[in-house]
Amino acid sequence: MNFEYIIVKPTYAEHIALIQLNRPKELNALNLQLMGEVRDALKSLDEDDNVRVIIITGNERAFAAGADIKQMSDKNAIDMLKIDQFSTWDQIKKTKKPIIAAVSGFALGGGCELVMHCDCVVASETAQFGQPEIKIGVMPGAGGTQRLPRAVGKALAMEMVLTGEFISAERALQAGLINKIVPVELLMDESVKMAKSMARNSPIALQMAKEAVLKSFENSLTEGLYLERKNFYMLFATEDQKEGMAAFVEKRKPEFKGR
Ligand code: DAK
Repeated sequence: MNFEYIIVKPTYAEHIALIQLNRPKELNALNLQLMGEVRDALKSLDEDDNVRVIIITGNERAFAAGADIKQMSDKNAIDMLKIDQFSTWDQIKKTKKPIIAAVSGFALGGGCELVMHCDCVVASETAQFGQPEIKIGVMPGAGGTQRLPRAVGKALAMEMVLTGEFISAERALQAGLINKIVPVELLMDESVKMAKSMARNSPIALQMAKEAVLKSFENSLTEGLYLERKNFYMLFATEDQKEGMAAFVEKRKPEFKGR
């Protein structure tokens, strides 16, 4: 995989892959090409049987400071419609494997929305989250008004979306936007640790479980429970279920194969 604005590093021995956003001078502003690269990398890693968990990160100063304002500033509504960024974001949303966001510094606008497309978030003490689009005359466009209230509740989401002010990692943790805060220098170690702890499980079970949890934000309880039941039964058709339960009974570590 050859990309200009991201670096992709699979570590097959551990079944994890890292995507690093790499436009450091622009604080990883998400231009169209970069987002297209993220979409393509995720699709390809999703199809790679050697990868079970994906980590997305930026650098110490910024995860991503939002969509590229310079690229958007002269566009009109029809330009935006034709560019159709939604097809890119919709594809990202379809990623079946668990994604961990490892966030240091700014996660703003589309950057915060990309974080919310991930399944778990490890943040450094310097991380800041915000939806500052209101300050440039627009509003969140990649799910911020919908995913943020689901994550942090209406009051804080309204405050963030309407003032555009950022929140600290500490506040994000209290509000439930992120999983944990770690010192900056431990960000990748701790993110990899979480990824490994997921990746040692059956990759099919990981995907079925992720799908079921995500559906809870869209379905009624009855529909969600129905999907959970189907996925639960389906896992009994896998070799991994036989292996996992046999390993428990035999008091050994399971060897999951994703079959
Ligand atoms: N776009 C373009 N360039 C950016 C940028 C951005 N979002 N953020 C920072 N940069 C650039 C700066 O212009 C500067 O470049 P030079 O001037 O050096 O050439 C460089 O990065 C360093 O930034 P600063 O000099 O500003 O650094 P500071 O430490 O002083 O400030 C900051 C850091 C993050 C507070 C500040 O840069 C800032 O406020 N940035 C903008 C944050 C923002 O408003 N983000 C939201 C953008 S709107 C959609 C999908 C996504 C979206 C919409 C629709 N669809 C699917 C339809 C998303 C929209 C957005 O995210």
